Amino acid sequence: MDKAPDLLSTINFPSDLRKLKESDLKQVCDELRQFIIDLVSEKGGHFGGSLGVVELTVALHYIFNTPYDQLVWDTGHQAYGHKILTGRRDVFYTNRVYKGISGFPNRKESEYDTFGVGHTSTSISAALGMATASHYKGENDRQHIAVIGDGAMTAGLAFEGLNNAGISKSNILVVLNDNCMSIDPNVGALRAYLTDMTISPGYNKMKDEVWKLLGKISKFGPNAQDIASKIENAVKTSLLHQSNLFESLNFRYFGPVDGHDVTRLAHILKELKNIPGPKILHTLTMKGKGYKFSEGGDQTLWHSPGTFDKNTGELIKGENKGPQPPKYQDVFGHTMVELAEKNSKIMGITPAMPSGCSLNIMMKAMPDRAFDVGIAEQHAVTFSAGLATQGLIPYCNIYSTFMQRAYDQVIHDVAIQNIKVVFCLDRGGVAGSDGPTHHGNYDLAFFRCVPNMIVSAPMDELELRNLMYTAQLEKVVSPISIRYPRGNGVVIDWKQPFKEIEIGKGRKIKEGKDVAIVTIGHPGNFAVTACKALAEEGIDAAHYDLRFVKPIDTAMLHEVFTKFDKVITVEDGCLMGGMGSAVLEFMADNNYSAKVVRLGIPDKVVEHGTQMELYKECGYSPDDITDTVRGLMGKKKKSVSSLFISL
Ligand SMILES: Cc1ncc(C[n+]2csc(CCOP(=O)(O)OP(=O)(O)O)c2C)c(N)n1
Repeated sequence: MDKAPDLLSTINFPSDLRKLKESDLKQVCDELRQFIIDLVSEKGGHFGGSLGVVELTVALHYIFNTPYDQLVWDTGHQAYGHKILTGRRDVFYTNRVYKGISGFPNRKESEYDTFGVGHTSTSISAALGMATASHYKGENDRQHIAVIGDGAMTAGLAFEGLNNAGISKSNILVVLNDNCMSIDPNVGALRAYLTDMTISPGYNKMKDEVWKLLGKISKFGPNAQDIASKIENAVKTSLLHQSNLFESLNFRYFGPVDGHDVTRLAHILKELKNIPGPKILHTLTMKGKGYKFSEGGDQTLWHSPGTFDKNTGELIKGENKGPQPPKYQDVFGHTMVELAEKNSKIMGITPAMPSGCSLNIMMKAMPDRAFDVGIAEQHAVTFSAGLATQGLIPYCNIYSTFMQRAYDQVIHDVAIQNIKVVFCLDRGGVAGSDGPTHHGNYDLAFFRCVPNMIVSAPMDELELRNLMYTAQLEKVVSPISIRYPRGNGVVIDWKQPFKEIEIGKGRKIKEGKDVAIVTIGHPGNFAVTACKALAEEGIDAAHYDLRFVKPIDTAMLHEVFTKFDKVITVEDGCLMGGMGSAVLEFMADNNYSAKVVRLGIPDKVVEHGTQMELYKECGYSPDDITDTVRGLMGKKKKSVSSLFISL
């Protein structure tokens, strides 16, 4: 039999897709799915989410008049199919690569990307804003669709959007893409409710009978499917109206429907287009659908598996270079269990990132003392504060970037009351290929100005362990943040006995006489490399690791400014308001004068790339530190990778 002609290569934009017959859609889905498998297996990136919404993506662009109709993806990790169908098929091989296209919808990239994302649960509010604007402008034919996962639906922001949308007259369709998964299995009462709805025997029995009946009728009339969905709706409404959460919020609820039946989805979406007001379509899908290894495998792993052999499903590991330092996150996870075994007051909290931050190690070992509270950073912080009021010691682990959501909770619920919560901030600093929505650039600056906060960053795994150990000691009575980067540390033999670290005390890594390099956190290791390179050129740099930006080690800074008139600060955080700013404040407040050069993240949106590419772009890689010192010493610079720092 002849192979069917390739359809995907004929689709440059959704207008091309709309020229196809409905009967072609299944083939488009198959090709789109294969395209994603081919590319992601080679280049890495998010995987399971995009495979799960292939049919939904095709049906939405087929039925709706995008980009005039506005399609808003929540979180955006599942939007690869959308990107491929909307003008980016030929550049998709640059996905998440430095200077390539973004792994998330991005307004700068395409008019089809109606709203920039990366963090969850923004889609309903954004789509409602768009719908309200359309209504105001008299564009009443314009449709607005938010596609949100069952995980993202657990966040407060999603409910704020639903609450507001329910009283609006806006044309908004919320597609609830329910695959039972967040990154890890989804949790909470809403999850249970959605499952209950999906498997409700009363509703499903009735629905099946209606469809059976209509199957018979369909022989006699072309409108049978229409009639079917109308009867189904009536049945559903009578059964569920009182108890349906979404109907109670004034949404018209449709579903649950099979999210992998593209033809049926297209029919339903067509119908929904004609129903005014707020509507919700509940689709059931499977994360990783259509690739046998993700379908049958660990869905958490296939959320973002890295590169893999598409034929065997085997993950591609880097070459074996012998024992390597562990990931900071794993040191956190194992240390939690060790500390909790010794101190019965310790509890672990994560908002939906058990495997991302490695709290899953404690959740397995001590299920009654470690909690995944859903995608709910604000709640995670206030819940931790509640635990602490009762004498427990919560270690609340939140990625630096997601902590931005919970800033008020940190100030209002924790810091003002001086409640001891230990914040462990993973992915501090540039996060890599996820890009600007995921970089943890701001926490040093935004926590430093909050009264009562202790703000720290370990330079390596041992320091991380020792800070975590110190935090639980009774003498520490204030909230404390401990932030560390994505990826591996530098110490292979990391499981050393705990040592207390005096709060607010830095350490001198190296004496020197020509220039002082002051660092905080992991980039201290870049300074170690730089000092070695400089020594070979006869430049003797001193290196101070501050450990804390608050309280700052004033004795150490007095020493720095007494001994040196050339000082470089290095941080993996925003320059504005961060550690370097704190050092300048100290200098001014104490009437010192010195030439200070601050290296860190400039005041701009830093795009995606590997962490090292971004360190270089921002100008604080080991080479940049070395060059900055050379410049300060009046020597010729060698490797100017920095775009931003000029001396
Ligand atoms: C505010 C915020 N917290 C945490 C995350 C990390 N995160 C990315 S995707 C995801 C799970 C989303 O689940 P769901 O919405 O059901 O989508 P699915 O992956 O199942 O398609 C999480 C927790 C995030 N992006 N934003």
